[in-house]
Amino acid sequence: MYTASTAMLEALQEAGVSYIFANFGSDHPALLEAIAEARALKRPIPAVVTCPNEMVAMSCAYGYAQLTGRAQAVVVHVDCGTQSLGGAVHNAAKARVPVFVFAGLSPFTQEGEARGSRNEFIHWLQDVYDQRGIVRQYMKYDNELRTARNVKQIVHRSLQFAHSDPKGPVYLVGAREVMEEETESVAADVADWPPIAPVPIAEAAVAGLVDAIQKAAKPLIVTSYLGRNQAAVTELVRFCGRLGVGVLESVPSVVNFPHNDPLYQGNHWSHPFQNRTLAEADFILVIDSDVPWIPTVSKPSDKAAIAIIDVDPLKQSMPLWHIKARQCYRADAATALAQLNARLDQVEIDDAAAERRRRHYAKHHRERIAELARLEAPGGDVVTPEYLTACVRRQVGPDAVVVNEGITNNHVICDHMARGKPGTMFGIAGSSLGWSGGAAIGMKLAAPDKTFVVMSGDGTYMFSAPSTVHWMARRYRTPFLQVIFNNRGWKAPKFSTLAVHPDGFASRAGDLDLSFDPPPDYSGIATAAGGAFACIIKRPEDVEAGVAEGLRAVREEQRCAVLDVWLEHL
Ligand SMILES: Cc1ncc(C[n+]2csc(CCOP(=O)(O)OP(=O)(O)O)c2C)c(N)n1
Ligand SMILES: [Mg+2]
Repeated sequence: MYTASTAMLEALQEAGVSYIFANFGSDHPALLEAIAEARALKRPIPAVVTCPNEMVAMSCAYGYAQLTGRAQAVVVHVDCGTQSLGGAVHNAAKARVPVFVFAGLSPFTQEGEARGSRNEFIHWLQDVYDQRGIVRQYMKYDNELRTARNVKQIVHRSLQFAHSDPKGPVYLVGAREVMEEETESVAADVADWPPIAPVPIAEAAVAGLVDAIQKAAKPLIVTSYLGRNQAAVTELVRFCGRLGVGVLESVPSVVNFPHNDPLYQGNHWSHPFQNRTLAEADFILVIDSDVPWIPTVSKPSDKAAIAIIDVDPLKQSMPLWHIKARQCYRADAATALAQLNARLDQVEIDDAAAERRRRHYAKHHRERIAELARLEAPGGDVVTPEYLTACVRRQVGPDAVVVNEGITNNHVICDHMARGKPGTMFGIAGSSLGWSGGAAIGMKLAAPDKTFVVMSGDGTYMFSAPSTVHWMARRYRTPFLQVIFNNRGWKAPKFSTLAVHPDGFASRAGDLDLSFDPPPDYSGIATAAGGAFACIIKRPEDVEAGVAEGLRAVREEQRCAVLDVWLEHL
C-alpha cells in the first residue's frame, strides 16, 4: 500500500532526515502502518525515536540540527501534542533552527465516508478551528496536506523554507483521511528544492567597512551567534587578527571566537553595568546578534559608528527593535567575513595601527583572564559556581561539547568553560526553559563519539522533563554528564525583581515563592527513570571526585551521570 503517509516518509528519507522524534496518537494509524510496512519490506525510512514528552522531542530535533545544520522530523498528536511542544517552538524559532514538525488533524468525516473517518470519541474533541494558528507566528512556513498526490512536493518545499536563512521550524498538518489516501509514488529530486544560497554584501560596502575599521582606534565586533556556522569563526579570527579588532560576545549561544585569543574581550549578558569595551569602541560592527547590548544598562558611546551584518537585520519577528546603526546589511556572516578578508589582500594594511590595537585588546584580555583565575579558586565551605565550572573544564577537556542552560550562571559557565574551539558550547538561544536535556540527546545522536556536558540550573532541570530525558537517554544510548547548579530554586526572577525594585517590599521579604525547599532528589529522578549515575555534592572538596566519577560513568559505562551540586542558597 502506498499512502500519503508512505509519501511523507519517502520525502523525509530523500531529504536526508535521519530521525523522527515522535509522540503518536489516534491521528497516526496511517503513519504507524506505513512505518511498519517500510520496516517489513526493508524500505529505508528515518529512525523513529519514541519521545514521551513533546517539548523534549522538539528539543532533540533542535539539538541535532544545531550540530549538523539539518532539520529532523518531529511528529506530534493533533492540537494537544502541538500545544505540548510548548516553549520548544519558541526556542527553535528564536534560535533560527530548522525543524520539521508534523501533526495529524482530526478526521473530517464521521459516517465512514473514507478510511480514517471518525471512530473514537476524541475525534470530536480534537477538531479545532485553527490548529496551525497555535504555532503559526513561530513557524517559517505552515501548510495542510490536502491530497496524497503532492505530499512529497509540500514536504520538500517546507524543508526548503526551514533550511533557508533565516532558518527556522516549519509545521505541516494532515487529516486522518488524507494521510490514509492511496496514491502513486512521485519521483522527486531534493536538488530541486535547494536552500537559498548564502547572501554576500555589496563590494562597495566591503571596501567601506574595511576602510572604517582601519581608521578606527578601537574597532569592535559584537556577536551572539555567528559561530552557528563554524566557517564564520575561522574567517572572524583571521580578519580580527590581521587588523587588531576586538571581539565582544553578547548573550552568546555558540562559540563565536576562541576564548584564548588575545582579541577576545569576554561576554556580556544581563549584567547590570556598563561594559567597558563597548563604551570605549569607536567603530562597532554587529554581526549576527539579536541583542548586541541592553541600552538601559550598557551601550556604545554616542560617537561610535555602528554597522550591522545579519541574516535578519530587521529582526522581523521582533515588534520592538532598534540600534543606532547607519549601515545595515542582510548577509551571511561567513560569506561577508570572507569578503572582508579578501579585501584585506587587496589593500594596504597599516600594520603599526593594527599592532597598537592588538596590544590594547591583549592587555584587557590578560586582565580578564587573571580575574577569572582569581574567581575560580576554591574558598569557603560552599561550592561556588566558578569553582564547579573550572573543575568540570579541567576534566572534560577542550573537545567536550557544553550544553549551557545555567540561567543566572550562564555567564559563569561561558567564562570558565572558556571554550577555544567552535562548536564546543551551545546555549539556549530562545528563552523557554527546559531545552538542554532533549538538546543533549539530539546532539549525541548527531555526534555519538563526542562527550556532552549539560550544565543547568536546578529549576531548568525540572523544566527539562528529566524523567523523559533520562528514560530516552538510556533507551537510545545517548549518555551525557549533567551538572545541576542547585541553588534551591529560581534565582533569576529574584534578580529581575530587585533590578526594578531594589528597595521595595520584595527586597525585604524573606520568601518570594521562588525557592524549592526541601528540593527534590534530582539525581535520584534520573536514576529511577534511566539508571543514571547519581551523586549529590555539597562540599568543595568533593567536586573533583564527583566530576571524575560522573565522567567515568558516561565514558566507560555509557550511562548518564547527574551531579546535583549544592551552591549557596538563592
Ligand atoms: C518555560 C519558562 N517558564 C518560566 C520562565 C521564567 N524563568 C526564567 S529564569 C527562571 C528560573 C530558572 O531557575 P534555575 O534553572 O534554577 O536557575 P537560577 O535562576 O536559579 O540560576 C524562570 C522560572 C522561563 N524562562 N521559561
Ligand atoms: Mg536555581
